[in-house]
Amino acid sequence: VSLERALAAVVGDRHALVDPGLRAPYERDWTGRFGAPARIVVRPGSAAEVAEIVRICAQEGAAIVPQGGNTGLVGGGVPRGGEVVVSLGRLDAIGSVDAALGQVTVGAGATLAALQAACRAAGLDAGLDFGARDTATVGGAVACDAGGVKALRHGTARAHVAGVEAVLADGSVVSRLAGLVKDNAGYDLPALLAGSEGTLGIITAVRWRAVPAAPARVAALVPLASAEAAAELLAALRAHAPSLESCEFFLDDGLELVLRHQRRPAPVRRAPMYVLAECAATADPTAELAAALDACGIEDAVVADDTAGREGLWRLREGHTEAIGAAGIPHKLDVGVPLARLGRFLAEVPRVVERAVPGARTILFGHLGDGNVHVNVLGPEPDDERVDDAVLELVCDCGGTISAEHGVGVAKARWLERARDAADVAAMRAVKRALDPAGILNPGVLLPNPAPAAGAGADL
Ligand code: FAD
Ligand code: 2HG
Ligand code: ZN
Repeated sequence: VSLERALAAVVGDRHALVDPGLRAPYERDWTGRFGAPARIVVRPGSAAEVAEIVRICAQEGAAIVPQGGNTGLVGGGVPRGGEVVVSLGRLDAIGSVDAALGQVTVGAGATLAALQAACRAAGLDAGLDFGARDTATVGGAVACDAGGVKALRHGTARAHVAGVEAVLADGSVVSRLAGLVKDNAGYDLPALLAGSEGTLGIITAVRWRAVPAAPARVAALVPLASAEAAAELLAALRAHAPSLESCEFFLDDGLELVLRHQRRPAPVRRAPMYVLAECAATADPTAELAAALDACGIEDAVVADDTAGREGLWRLREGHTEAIGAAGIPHKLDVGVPLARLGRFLAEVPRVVERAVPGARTILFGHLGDGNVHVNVLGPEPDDERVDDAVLELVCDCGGTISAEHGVGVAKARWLERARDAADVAAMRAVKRALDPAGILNPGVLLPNPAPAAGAGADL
């Protein structure tokens, strides 16, 4: 029996996609920069089916690419050529929310928006949010350790993982979904899987830790002269507004691009830089936000405390990804730098990009409160890596990280050894070798060098 037939027998013909037209949406990433034909796309309907698929692939030495909503931005969820794509979208069940514990068990394929709605209905907040919420899955968010706009207050996805169920590379299933608040019996496998980008196991369900709801909200869009002024505002927000939930930034050329794309006028005085801050609490947090603005002598912020007004401001920030995508296939470098070096970094990036590829266009925005900058570059060909190298070199010089929240993927795998110490990478390789000795789970992602074929026993 061929691999394709064996897999179809597990999931049913309807969920075993071999036709190129049906496979296509699973083969190219959101940006259009990454992707290649898969051998087959399978859509299992249960953890048991995922386990059976992995057992069959392990027997055959066939490489697997786990995929959730395919909104990842580092090429880790799409094939590099000839892999079996395991799409988790059908595992989208959401259990009942345990309001006393603030936890819920959710299938890996449920969207972030569906999880948010379930939490909201129970008087809680998922505590994680970002622009791709309607398509990105909970499994994908945990696999990437996604960050988003609430990380400053509630941590990244891994902070919300109270447990996982996952299929390992030999087809065995580990399940820690009991939701025990204290359970330190042995290694923390769920924590290891968070941020492993599909290289150590396929997450089939997550025990999610929600946070208390904070329905009273106020947002401010603040025009500022410099990164230093933005850092000063962030410090004032931290000092005066314990209700601070988000602190984002973008620059004037990014705003211009978004305004043109959305065909709307600027709702704020034009300035070199903008900070979008949102405070959230159970009682009106406006006074806290106002105190922070006052402390910085800011009088021209646009403040919105109604849903429509806040959403209008957020569209300016979240609209960046779409507006950039409409202008071309961007090189995306999601990086983090120490706040003290943010100003230097923002000033230098356009210069190093221009030196690497003259004429390339650089757009900078991101999560100020996390020191997380999204460097987007338009112009270079998708496979021209000169700007990627130049920006990541600068990040390392600034003492930052080559991946803050999107993951390493295939886009930055060859940079891991520059960014982490040799001992650190050796420990990661040892973990990979122990859990996936044949290297069938997402080879080429996260760790540099494609994994060898089954039985080769070589260096992973
Ligand atoms: P996919 O793209 O399908 O996969 C991503 C990675 O996870 C791949 O390596 C894949 O192999 C692995 N994977 C997926 N599911 C599983 C699973 N069940 N088990 C094991 N491995 C798995 N990210 C942020 O962090 N913050 C943001 O603010 C943010 N905003 C975004 C806005 C837009 C408009 C877009 C398009 C993307 C944004 N992202 C953001 C990136 C992306 O949405 C997140 O990384 C998201 O977590 C990916 O989820 P997904 O289900 O689409 O995963
Ligand atoms: C965001 O914060 C996302 O909007 C996407 O992480 C970033 O498009 C990007 O580079
Ligand atoms: Zn982001």
